[in-house]
Amino acid sequence: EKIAVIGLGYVGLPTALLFAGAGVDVLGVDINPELVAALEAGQCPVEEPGLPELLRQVLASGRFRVTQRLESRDVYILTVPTPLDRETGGADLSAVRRAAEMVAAVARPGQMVILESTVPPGTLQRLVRPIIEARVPGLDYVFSPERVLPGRILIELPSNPRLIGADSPRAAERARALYATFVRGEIRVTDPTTAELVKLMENTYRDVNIALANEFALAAERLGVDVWEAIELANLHPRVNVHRPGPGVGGHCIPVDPWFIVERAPLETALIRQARTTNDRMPVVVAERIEQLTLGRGFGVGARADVALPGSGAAPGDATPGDAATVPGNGAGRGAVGGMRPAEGGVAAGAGMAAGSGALGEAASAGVPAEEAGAGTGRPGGRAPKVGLLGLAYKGNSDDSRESPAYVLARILQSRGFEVAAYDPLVRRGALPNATLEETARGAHCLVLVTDHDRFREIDPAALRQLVAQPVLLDTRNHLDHARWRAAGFEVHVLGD
Ligand code: SAJ
Repeated sequence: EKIAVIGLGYVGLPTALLFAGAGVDVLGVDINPELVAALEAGQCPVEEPGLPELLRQVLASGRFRVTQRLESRDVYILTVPTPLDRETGGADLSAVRRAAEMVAAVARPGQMVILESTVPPGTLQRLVRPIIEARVPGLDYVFSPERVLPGRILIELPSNPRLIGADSPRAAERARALYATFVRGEIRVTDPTTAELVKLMENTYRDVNIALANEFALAAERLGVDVWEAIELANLHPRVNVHRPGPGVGGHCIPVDPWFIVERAPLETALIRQARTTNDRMPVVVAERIEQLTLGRGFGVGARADVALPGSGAAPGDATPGDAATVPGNGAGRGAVGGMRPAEGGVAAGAGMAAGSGALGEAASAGVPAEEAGAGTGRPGGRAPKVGLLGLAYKGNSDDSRESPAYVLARILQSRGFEVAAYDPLVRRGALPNATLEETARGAHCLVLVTDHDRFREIDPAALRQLVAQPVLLDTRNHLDHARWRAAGFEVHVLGD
């Protein structure tokens, strides 16, 4: 069958290329003219291992064409973004609606529509299908979620089990045959709304488990127990798999998807909400730990009374959620908010995104103290303590810093009067505020490991010891070789210990 893939982002593009690579005739469609031009020229905008090579290969084979204008095709696959709506706190389905209208304009009876975008349960049947059926009857409808881990997309798309939520046995067989051209994993069939919920359940499962690990970490601290040892021992149990505590949950999916269930079943989802709140609060918890390790020791004393307490509403200078949309480099992807549900406001709401704008940039690249950068510390005369963050990416070994808790943490610290610098060897320099390791460490009163990049294990703590103002390390992911840092003269603190 001849297919169209609508929305050539981090899921749509690899999907389109894999179909083309498997011999299917693929039309790639995107409303962004620059993206279309880049792809036509063989430039791959999605940074994913193996993707640029595959793009050039399928362009050369003639089985992949890119355009802004959809043409009539046998199958339409919708892979457009579904960010969190900052006004309602639910899904923003405008891109899905637009794509469905595009399809309605060219569709003919007997064709098939497959929705892959992550959506609230019921979206295929209640939104997509009525838009198209209002103009053309007799199409097949399927929801089939992607389940890939960014960084391993070309490995996981073919090998992961594939779910097909079809509205008829005929549609199920047709979609199964299509995906079987490149999917080697098991293909399972169900109805569309079940498939939509399953996708959300997967990421919610992960979010709730991370929240549990974070709660264990805070409880262990209170009890004087090392949570990392405790987790390792608990996981000896064959049916227990405690996740890893950390400075917060980032990415385009896990902090967003749980809200799509809450949106449709608000009264039944207290645990899911609480997990989101717990995870969103982690950057605040880490900021407090940093305050103890700096302000608590006389750096910038006298200002403690001005520091906003968690839960007391927005910290001074905190951005409104709406500001986040204007931050370059942070609005892409599914455009999700890394912090609290926007409609509910609160400390973490939108703060992380805003940190990607001016303030951190100034502090990181020009070394401007937070007071002068206008962070409003109310610390007259007091010198701002400096925090050096190791890591901007939302997870280890990823170059993706969108929706990263590192920004939430940086923004909270700045709003509390800290000078903040950050170093990430994988995140592209220039795209976001990102200093060298040396600039980040020089004069720092606390170094904070935020992202668990393997590369950070190669850092020489002895060299950093010469640069910092106070040799204190806070490892929020229990990632570094602490004996080595201690031997170099650092006082080492670990989240959850
Ligand atoms: N994290 C922890 N502790 C853990 C595990 C993760 O703090 O034990 C943090 C990470 O550091 C990161 C965040 O959670 O900030 C999310 O990272 P991740 O690797 O768990 O997930 P994503 O967002 O990169 O990809 C997820 C995947 N879902 C699951 O593993 C259930 C992926 O398979 C989905 O396809 C993807 O979301 C998506 O697009 O929905």
